[in-house]
Amino acid sequence: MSDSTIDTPVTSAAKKPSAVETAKLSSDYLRGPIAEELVDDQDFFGKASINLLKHHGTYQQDDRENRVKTEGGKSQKSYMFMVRTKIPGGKLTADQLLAELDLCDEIGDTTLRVTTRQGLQLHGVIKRNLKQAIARINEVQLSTLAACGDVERNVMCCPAPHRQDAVHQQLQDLADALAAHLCPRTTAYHEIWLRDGESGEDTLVGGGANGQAASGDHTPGGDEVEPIYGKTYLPRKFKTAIGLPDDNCVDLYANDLGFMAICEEFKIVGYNVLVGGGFGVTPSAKKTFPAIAKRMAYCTPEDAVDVATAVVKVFRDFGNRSDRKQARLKYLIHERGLPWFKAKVEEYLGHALADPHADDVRGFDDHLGWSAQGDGRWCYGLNVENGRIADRDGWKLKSALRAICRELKPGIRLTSHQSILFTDIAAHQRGRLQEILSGHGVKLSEEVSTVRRWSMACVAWPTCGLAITESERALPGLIDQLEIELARLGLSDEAFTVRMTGCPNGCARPYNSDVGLVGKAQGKYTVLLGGRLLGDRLNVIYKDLVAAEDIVPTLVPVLAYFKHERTSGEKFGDFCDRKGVDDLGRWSEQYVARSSP
Ligand code: SRM
Ligand code: SF4
Repeated sequence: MSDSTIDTPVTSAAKKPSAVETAKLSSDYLRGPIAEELVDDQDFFGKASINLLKHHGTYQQDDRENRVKTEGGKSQKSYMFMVRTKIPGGKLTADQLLAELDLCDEIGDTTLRVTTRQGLQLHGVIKRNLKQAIARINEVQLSTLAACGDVERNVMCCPAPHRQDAVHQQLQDLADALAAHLCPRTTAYHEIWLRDGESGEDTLVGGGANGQAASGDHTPGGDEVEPIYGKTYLPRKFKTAIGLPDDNCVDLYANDLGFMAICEEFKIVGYNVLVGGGFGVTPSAKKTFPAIAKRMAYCTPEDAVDVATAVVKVFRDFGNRSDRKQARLKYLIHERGLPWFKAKVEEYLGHALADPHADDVRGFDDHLGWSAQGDGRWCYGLNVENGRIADRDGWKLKSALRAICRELKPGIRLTSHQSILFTDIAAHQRGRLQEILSGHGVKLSEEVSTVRRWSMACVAWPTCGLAITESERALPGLIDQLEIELARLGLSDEAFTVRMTGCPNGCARPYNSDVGLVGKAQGKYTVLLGGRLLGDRLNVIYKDLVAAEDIVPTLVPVLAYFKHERTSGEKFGDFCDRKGVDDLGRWSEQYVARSSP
């Protein structure tokens, strides 16, 4: 496609660019004042660096529980940094996990976090140690570049190490190809963080040396240094996931771009392309909403990287660059319509795309417990509650992981449900793996209740600057109560998702879960019902501003109703969706009245 055949973008050109856009433009490809400020005597970065730093994979944060009072009585911020490692498909080695564990002990807050997008996060890194953290992550062939920021984020794909056929390897190959192709190519990351070119980073991220334009890269907005992104990168974050119809473990519909594999005879023959999913909401900004992705087209495996590139470029050129609350791809598609968007993608791609294949998501596997890989080896999926790896009294998950990685040297896969898979375990090692876990007080996945296993919470307090309520620290207690109530109702084996976030941004994907709990005001949550494990339907608000202690009592009548009136095999979210929130509310009121003394 030649430049001349492509329309001039209008949306972004018409309005004044936001301050973040201006900062990116003048940053000289994500440099800004970061290098100078990194070595000054302050424990924080100034405004001009803060947003740029995100593209390098780090956030400046403030431990809100650890602020100190100055002599004048003012509360002074306690600066620290979150460092996120981007891991396509969540695939890493035992040595790489060991390196991250060492970092969390040596220069982090002694915990490591598995994120909801198959990444890892360090928290509590102080500015003086930031360069060391990023450099050491690169030394083990991992990278933080573009883990955050207005770029393609971590590409998710199903992490199951199934080797009965080529399908799962094909998924991972596409994740790796997309991650490499859509990685920023500026050399700023190397210059600022990596020491003397010692690391193997060149094989992981692009840069001036290997940043040559691929064919079709010179569309408006791109340039020599960043042929795909151009000087101002994307209008906002961009997320991609690759999954299967019978196993949507990566929550395809929650992503800006989803590739759902179409398989024939145990081989991927094409992908349905889904566009415009995204969950961030700002309740005060009426025009914001969560969105499930739309089924746009079908493409061949050979075309997938080019299709993704075209989608990214249309977003680059037409996304909203004046209002960051309206900048995600979902708003562009909402504003212009799917037919317009598809036509534009085809224009950038240079050929038409077929309509989506009839197949759709129909299953979900969390990959926990034992499964045969198909090559004589085994995989064990360990539930990590809310993704937090730590050593605490009687529960030493961090030490258990160290022992497993050192002794058994398994492959490691992170799931998009914040858990860990140990892969390539020989049959004779199975007992030892379980022994190590149990010996450290870590519950096996089989010992964890169904409701806990399917639950998920974002970080929230104290590190997340946007947190309104507790999340990760609140959900385990709430699940304790739910376990009791579910047992009383005879529903302990019922699989449904409970996802909590500390604010409406939706980092634990609470808007397509059976039960969504979203922090709205201090100690109060919005309760949403009617999503489902398949992830292809949004839930709706059932009750707003529910105090934390009232959440379980709010859910119990609905669960009792489900118990009595579900149809055969009906799932909780489907039941809530069928009944509707008004009916659920009426029944709950009667239930409470009947149960009152
Ligand atoms: Fe997120 C911002 C944590 C997955 C939607 N997210 C944040 C920040 C960086 C807060 C900030 O901007 O200051 C949080 C850092 C907290 C901390 O202390 O670590 C944060 N998000 C996370 C993680 C770590 C949650 C977790 O518990 O695992 C996840 C990291 C994933 C990764 O490895 O890349 C994480 N965030 C998500 C997801 C889920 C997903 O992508 O599948 C979403 C919803 C999907 C989406 O993007 O729409 C999500 N995060 C947001 C948003 C809302 C974006 C929007 O469109 O409005 C924000 C706020 C923002 O960007 O302005 C945000
Ligand atoms: Fe922070 Fe809100 Fe994301 Fe939770 S959902 S990590 S509180 S931004």
